[in-house]
Amino acid sequence: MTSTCLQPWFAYILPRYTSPTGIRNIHNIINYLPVTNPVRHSVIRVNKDTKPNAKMMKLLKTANIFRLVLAGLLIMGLIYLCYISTSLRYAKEDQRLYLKGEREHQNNFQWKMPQGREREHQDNFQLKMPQGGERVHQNNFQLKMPQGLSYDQPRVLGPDGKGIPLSPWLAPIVWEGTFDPILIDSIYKQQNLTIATTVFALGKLIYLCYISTSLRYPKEDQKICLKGEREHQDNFQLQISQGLSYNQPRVLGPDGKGIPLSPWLAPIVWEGTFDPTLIDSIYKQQNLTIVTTVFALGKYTRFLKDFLESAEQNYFVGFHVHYYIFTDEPEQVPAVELGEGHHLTVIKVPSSNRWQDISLSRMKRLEKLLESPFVNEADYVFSLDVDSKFYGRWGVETLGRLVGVIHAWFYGSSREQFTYERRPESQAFIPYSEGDYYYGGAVIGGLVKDVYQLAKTCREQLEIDASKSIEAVWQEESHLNKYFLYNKPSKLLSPEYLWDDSKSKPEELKVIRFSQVLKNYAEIRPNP
Ligand code: UD2
Repeated sequence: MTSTCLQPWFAYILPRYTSPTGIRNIHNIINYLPVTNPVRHSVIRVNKDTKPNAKMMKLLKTANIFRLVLAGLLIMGLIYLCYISTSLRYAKEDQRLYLKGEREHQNNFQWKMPQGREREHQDNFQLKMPQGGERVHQNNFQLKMPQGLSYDQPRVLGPDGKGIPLSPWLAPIVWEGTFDPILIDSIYKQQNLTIATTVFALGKLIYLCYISTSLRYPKEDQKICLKGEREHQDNFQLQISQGLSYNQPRVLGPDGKGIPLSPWLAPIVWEGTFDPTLIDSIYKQQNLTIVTTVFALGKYTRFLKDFLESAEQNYFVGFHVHYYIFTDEPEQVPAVELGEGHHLTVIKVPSSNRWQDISLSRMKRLEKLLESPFVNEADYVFSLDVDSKFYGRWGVETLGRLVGVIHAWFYGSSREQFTYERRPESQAFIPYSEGDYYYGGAVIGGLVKDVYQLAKTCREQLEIDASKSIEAVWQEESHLNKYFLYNKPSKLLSPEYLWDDSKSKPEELKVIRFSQVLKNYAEIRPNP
């Protein structure tokens, strides 16, 4: 008789030996086991003729559970190994960017990944709340400057003796002719405003009445007024209803110079309207971060080098910038040395075989990015076309609640000539009788929550059009123009901020700051 010991820790290999025949097999196996074992008390003695008894069946049951657990662990281990080996096959330059994040100075980039592994789910941002818009100070910027700053005294009258309509920190100075009463009344009518007005006319008597009235106010109301917590106080959106009739605003005055205020008193930023020293000093105190999205899919990755290098010379120098580069080819993102406080994150997205789809899908991706916690750091957002280059300063003078740029090709055109979408079936439809400016789709900017609202609305409108098999004449740019017509930007950038290299510089433009580079559409686009 051959006997030996069978221990529970080894029992996991035995569950199939539940029949008398199986016992023989057990016997064969245990022949290879050590004859002595320290855990003698847990042994079951078996030989060729052993029949399974209750104790053995219990052991075999336990063994079954062991086997399942171990098999599970084994499978998980295999999955993990596959995962690791896949990540090791990633291009060296970007594997850690996607999978691990946080690599600083990789190829001279300062890779700052807010969340590492979420890169894999970059197309699946599911968070519902626009996070960035919740930063309290976003709507409470105060234009404070440090004492002792030296800068030129602002003038009130220009050399022609006319009133200057903008302060050097870009606050509108209201003169007759700077605004359109019909338009501005219509905008503010919708806000249901109350204007508190104090008048000191009869000396002490009135003053005492005022004081005693204010003391009788319930404490809660006082706090609301004094702390500026009434939600709408800082969130006026410059909306108008469709069909309002008013004169088309002009971009150039009769003297051929750029007009610095829109008829709803939004500053239009031209060279000479702001003092860079003063405005930098004011915004420096806010510790701002400007998130900047750039899309480079397919052959458009070739524009990234010039874009980034020129941006690093001109774009928010000295302020915090976080570029988000959306591309289908992360390995094509060039190594560009970033300045202090500038960071770059690459997000891999699938491309499309229609350039129109690439261009318009930017709204959806922008919306999703702004929903994600990645941009919690952001105060302002800009979305910029990649086939462009910076030639001059682009700084904090461009910051505003909602910012659009006046298109280089249309600033001298009448509203009937604008290439708005004219088919009423499209959600982007604008009738010939309406329109302020033609805005370029290459630049969208503003506070996180305002840009989020814009992107979301445009994406929804694009989807409605798609469901009716209609595509607006200039894709998302058409929808953007519709949005800006009825939700007016609070700041406008002159064509200095979106020129075109194929156009020579006209006299009215003192500087070109950002311009579309020359490109062969047929060669770089995936379709004609
Ligand atoms: C105009 C607008 C552009 C957009 C487009 C809509 C200006 C100066 N440009 O430019 O913002 O509204 O009309 O039709 O206002 N892209 C790729 N890969 C591609 C194709 C496009 O990455 O294969 C991205 C890239 O970021 C590019 C942007 O989409 O900058 C717009 O495409 P475009 O420049 O070819 O469009 P374009 O010149 O008609």
